[in-house]
Amino acid sequence: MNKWLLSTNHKDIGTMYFMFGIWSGILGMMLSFIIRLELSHPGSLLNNDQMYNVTVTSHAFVMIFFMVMPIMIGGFGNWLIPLMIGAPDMSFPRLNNMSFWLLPPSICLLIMSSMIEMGSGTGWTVYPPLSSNMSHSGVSVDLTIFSLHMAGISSILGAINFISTIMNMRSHGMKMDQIPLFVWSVLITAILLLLSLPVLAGAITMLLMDRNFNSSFFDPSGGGDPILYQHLFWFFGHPEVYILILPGFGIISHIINNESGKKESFGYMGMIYAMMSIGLLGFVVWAHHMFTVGMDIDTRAYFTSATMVIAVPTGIKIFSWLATMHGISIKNSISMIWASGFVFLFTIGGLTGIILSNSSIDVILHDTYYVVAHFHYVLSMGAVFAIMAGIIFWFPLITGLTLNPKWLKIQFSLMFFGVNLIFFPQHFLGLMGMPRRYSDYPDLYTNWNLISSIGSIISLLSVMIMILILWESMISKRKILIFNMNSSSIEWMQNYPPKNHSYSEIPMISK
Ligand code: HAS
Ligand code: CU
Repeated sequence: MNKWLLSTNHKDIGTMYFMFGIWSGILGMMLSFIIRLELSHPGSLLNNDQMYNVTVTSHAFVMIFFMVMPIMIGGFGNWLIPLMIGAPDMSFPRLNNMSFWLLPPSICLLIMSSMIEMGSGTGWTVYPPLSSNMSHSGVSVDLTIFSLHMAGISSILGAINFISTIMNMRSHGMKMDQIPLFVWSVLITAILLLLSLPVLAGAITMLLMDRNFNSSFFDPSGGGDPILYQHLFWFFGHPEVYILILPGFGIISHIINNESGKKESFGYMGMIYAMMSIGLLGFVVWAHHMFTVGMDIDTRAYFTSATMVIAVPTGIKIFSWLATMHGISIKNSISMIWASGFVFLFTIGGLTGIILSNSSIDVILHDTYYVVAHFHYVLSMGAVFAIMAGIIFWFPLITGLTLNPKWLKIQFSLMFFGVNLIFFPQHFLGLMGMPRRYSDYPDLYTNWNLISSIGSIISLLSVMIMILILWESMISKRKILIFNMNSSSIEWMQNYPPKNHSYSEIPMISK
């Protein structure tokens, strides 16, 4: 019991982050399924629009703060970064424990907020005046704010820990231009967290004051301005979307590099500079989320151009990945199949982002399903594909066990098909003008919505198969013999068990 509760071990804490993230992922997926059920047909299923909005809001919060971030930064970061830089552990092990244990109470607050009174039907952006006490009376939104405060503190402490670990605890003589790209990606992510989260914390604290103590930061009747909240939120919100994807970039770089059998990633230094540019530019493009609030034309021109510039470093990354994998066959490595899926689908999501960055086009597409399609291509098929690739790639290292490659291939095919079936039609819905965050729609939109909902059933099935694959591996206890991080472990797994071969098992590395 105390081994987990009081743990200061980076691997055990990483394991707890994985468990927590997977649990939240299942919760978030169930919420998304409720959304797709409601939208599978015109007319109402829940019979309660507020409840629908609460479902959408919780889905976003759970997926962003309690699934993607804990798994990528908390899980992979904790497990791999000390190993990759040759450190005995993180530099502040007890702080590391605290970072993790702030999350369960935080998600409890979020879940409580949707179970009492009217819930928070504000969307993950929590814009006033919808989130102020006129439209959301009661304590639900306050609980959501506290939940975000706690998750934010957890992330800030984690970020401090990763920065100090990477800067101070590398093996003797290991220079910054020699560390793996995954380590770089987490370092840059941690800096982004440290600079952006306090702004969110300020904004939601001001909102808390407006709601409870009669201040009027965001209330025009007291001299405040709701647009101020939007600026503060997106100054955090846009860097946040890069926080969600940068560790994924690192995972994908590592996998493509290793499974291609190359000595080094194509353009290693270019990859580092690209990630630094994405991180830096991420702080000066926030108002592309607010093109419809009535900004003057020069401001819109600036935010359009600045946003588009991000395609350059991102393009450098995409083409460097392609160059690294040039000339190899991906057939035998499941994590490479996921990585290739990532490169392909993330690019589609990125290109629709470039389309949205044109302020004149965004005025039409803002708050439609086109935006929903864009961010699910970069998140559900970017961040989640990177997580899947990473889990499959590092599962043998973490557990000492092997996964069933045949079922993994079936599972990939099903999930690839499923998520595309959900989100590709949403581009069409957006172009047809279907707004996001509504529980019902005119008959015109029925067909694509039904297809999208069928896609969510297929994806749900594929996630259940993934859980079965993990379970099967654990009950059948196929141990790996030697795990060589530099060669394809899959090839070895397919020949298991070796015929007429005496061997000694290595103990589980996690002990
Ligand atoms: Fe985004 C909204 C623009 C990347 C996530 N984004 C969102 C939201 C989320 C999100 C969650 O400008 C919704 C928030 C909400 O709740 O309202 N996004 C971009 C751009 C990029 C981008 C330009 N987004 C991401 C990533 C995310 C993410 C990464 C998470 C993981 N996004 C927007 C805009 C909105 C937006 C608008 C607001 C919409 C609205 O109205 O609300 C870029 O970082 C993407 C760069 C990647 C590529 C692909 C690879 C590059 C290559 C190089 C060649 C490409 C060229 C471009 C030269 C571009 C291959 C050519 C252009 C063509 C069209 C062919
Ligand atoms: Cu943005």
